[in-house]
Order: sequence, then C-alpha cells, then structure tokens
Amino acid sequence: MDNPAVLIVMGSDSDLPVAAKAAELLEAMQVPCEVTIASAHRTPQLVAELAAGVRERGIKVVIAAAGGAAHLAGFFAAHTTVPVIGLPISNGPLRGQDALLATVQMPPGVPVATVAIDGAQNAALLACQILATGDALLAERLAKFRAEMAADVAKKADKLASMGYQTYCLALRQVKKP
Ligand code: RP5
Repeated sequence: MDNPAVLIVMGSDSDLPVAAKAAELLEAMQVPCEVTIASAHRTPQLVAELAAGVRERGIKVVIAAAGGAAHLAGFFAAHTTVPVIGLPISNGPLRGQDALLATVQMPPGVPVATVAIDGAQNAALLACQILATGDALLAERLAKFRAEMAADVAKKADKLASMGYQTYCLALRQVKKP
C-alpha cells in the first residue's frame, strides 16, 4: 500500500480475523491502511524498526493488535510519538483479559489508547477520528456513520413498539438459532 495513513500491526496471523475488521472499516471510510505482522517478543528488532520509521513514512496512527502477554502496543509506542491504539485480542485461555491489562496499563510518559477486547471497529473509528481532526471529508463520513447508527436504533425502537417485546424477543431468538 502506497502512503498508508494507518498501520495495523498484529503479533501473529492468529490475530488477523479480528484485526481484519479494523482494516475493513478503514477501507469503508476510504482511509488507506497497511496491515502487517510483527511480534514484540518473537521479532522485537523488527517492531522497533517499524515503529522508528512510521512518522517518516507519513503514517498518522498505528493500531497494534495482540493477545496474551500483549506488549506489542506498548513496545511500539515506546519507539514513536505517532499515536498508538492498542487492540487487545481474545486469544488464549484468559480470553483477552490478560491482553487488555497488558495493553492498557502503560507507565506515565508512553500512552497507548486502548479499546475493548476485540474492539476492532472502535480502534478503526478512533483512528478515523484522529485523522478527521485535519480532514473535513473524513469528518463528514464519520458523521454519516453516526447518523446511520442512530437511524438503525430508531428503526428497532419502532419495530419493538409495533411488535411488542414478547414477539420481538421470539423473533430475535429465531435469528440466533444455528
Ligand atoms: C501474541 O500471542 C499474538 O498477538 C497472539 O494473539 C498470541 C498467540 O500467537 P500464536 O501462537 O497464535 O502465533 O503474541
């Protein structure tokens, strides 16, 4: 990808199913992004080099996704002043609780903006919101996204009012059946 504005880096390809959701949303928002794999533990030198080069490459925001003892976002943030969004992944027996705490508990001086476990959509939206501080067209796309969400909620409220909660609930259960 030429001139990516966002870099999505993940610790392993096992993080990709979640991280891909961030890439998809960035694509929908017409934000160019690059997706790569680099591990704070298995390839620390690569992560350090990647982080040291992001500002020069014009990358404005980094999304760092990792599970387990998730040091990727913090280690990346230690090597750059470009904003880093940490995306804890629910890999492993602790289902992301470990990754959440490892990502969010940064020492003062090196911030990581941490989203929820597997919160790929919010990671992408936060990246867009940072970029939109200097991009009016992207700000408009974000406003449209919010308006669509609000319309969706209103539509559900109307449906609930017309169906009644019991029928609505039954319909939801039918949809959830495998
Ligand atoms: C972390 O360990 C990765 O981010 C991944 O979530 C987890 C497991 O990695 P694999 O063993 O699947 O490569 O570093």
